[in-house]
Amino acid sequence: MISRIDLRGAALPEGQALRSLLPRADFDVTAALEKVRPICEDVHHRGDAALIEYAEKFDGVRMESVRVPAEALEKALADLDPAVRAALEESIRRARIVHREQRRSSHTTQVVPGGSVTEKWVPVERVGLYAPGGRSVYPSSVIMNAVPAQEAGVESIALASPPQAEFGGLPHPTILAACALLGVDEVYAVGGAQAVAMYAYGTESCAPANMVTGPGNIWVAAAKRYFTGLIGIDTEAGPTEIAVLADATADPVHVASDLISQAEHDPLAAAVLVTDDEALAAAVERELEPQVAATKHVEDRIKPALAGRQSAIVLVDSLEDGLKVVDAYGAEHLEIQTENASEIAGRVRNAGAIFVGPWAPVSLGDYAAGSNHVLPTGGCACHSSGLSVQSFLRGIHIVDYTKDALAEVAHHVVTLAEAEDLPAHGAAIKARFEWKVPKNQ
Ligand code: HSO
Ligand code: ZN
Repeated sequence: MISRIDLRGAALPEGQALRSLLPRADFDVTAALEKVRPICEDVHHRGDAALIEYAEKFDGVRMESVRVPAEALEKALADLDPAVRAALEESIRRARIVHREQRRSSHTTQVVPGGSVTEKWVPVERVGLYAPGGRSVYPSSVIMNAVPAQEAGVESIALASPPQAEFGGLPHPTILAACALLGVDEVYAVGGAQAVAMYAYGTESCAPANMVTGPGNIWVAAAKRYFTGLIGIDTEAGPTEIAVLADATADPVHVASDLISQAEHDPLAAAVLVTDDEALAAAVERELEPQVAATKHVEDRIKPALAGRQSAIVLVDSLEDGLKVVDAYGAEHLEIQTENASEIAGRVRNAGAIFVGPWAPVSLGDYAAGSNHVLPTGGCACHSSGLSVQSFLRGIHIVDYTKDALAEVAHHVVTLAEAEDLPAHGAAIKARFEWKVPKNQ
């Protein structure tokens, strides 16, 4: 069901050489770019009419308008199963307390007497959030997007999710109920690349946004790439990944169930076990069969995900080598199921989020740890972070110098300007001090 990669017996290669030995899904955003380009431009030129046409073509839904009416949000909340409501509320509460502490306050550095630089943190004015609704419907992703944006102080927040034929062309009712619980009242029944185009260009019903965030399929990722530069994005979310670094102390039942839990998302989802213990590897392999057989989504997602080239059990000589492997891989989610798990976790450099020990499975983080589940995939964890309050803030430098403070450093500025053959830069300093500006410079 899952292949093995045996890296034992020789020194591990470094960097890219090691990365190339590790499994990863084919997720060709560049190829998808060509397909989304005409859709994005169509939305640019025809606005809502194009969105309505794509809803019919891709979602099988005929609708009059893309904006979800306020009554639909209220009704979804009123009809929500009380147990689901309580769970969503607890998830929101925990996410809020974690994200609230991520707020940043402005800071002023006195560089010299009379010369200061203040870094002021300012929220993005308007953001467009996206919650998937294709193969799966994730109200939890509404929470993971909206809470950091709200805690950052974003004033204008919209959310888009695909229209569902079985719900009269509205997004899934639990998505709508989550919006109502969060106080997000600007909601659109728009999915895929069209939703990103709607936010980038704006249409008759939807004002353009400064930034788009949220997980989605390859079309959403491609549209985000298409618009990079015009609007801000979080990361181009690829298929979900779990890596587990485990030793002989790990419980194979837990490890197998956690691998399966993320394989459940998508046939391209990645489940990777890295271990120095052959017996654990064999026990996990044995565990997978009955656990997979006992769950849902087996043939369409879990089996292809586990058997795919993106998943594997990687055998290493030692936990030290295991650490090198998980760092090279840079998993979206990394579980540490070893002795001294927190010490080992503290040594990891690259991961979207780290789950420590036997009682912190990825599923907890998906819903109710308080952490964010919109995380970098595809190895992007080596340069990017998950969604947070910081994602929605910009740090603006405010430079404030007196005449004396400028005078003190003026000669250095002029020297550097001349060294860069930019005499007009230097002249802007000289002009303030009645310095002579030589002709023909
Ligand atoms: N594991 C997914 C998020 C999710 N899981 C939503 C369940 N619902 C990507 O981090
Ligand atoms: Zn998940």
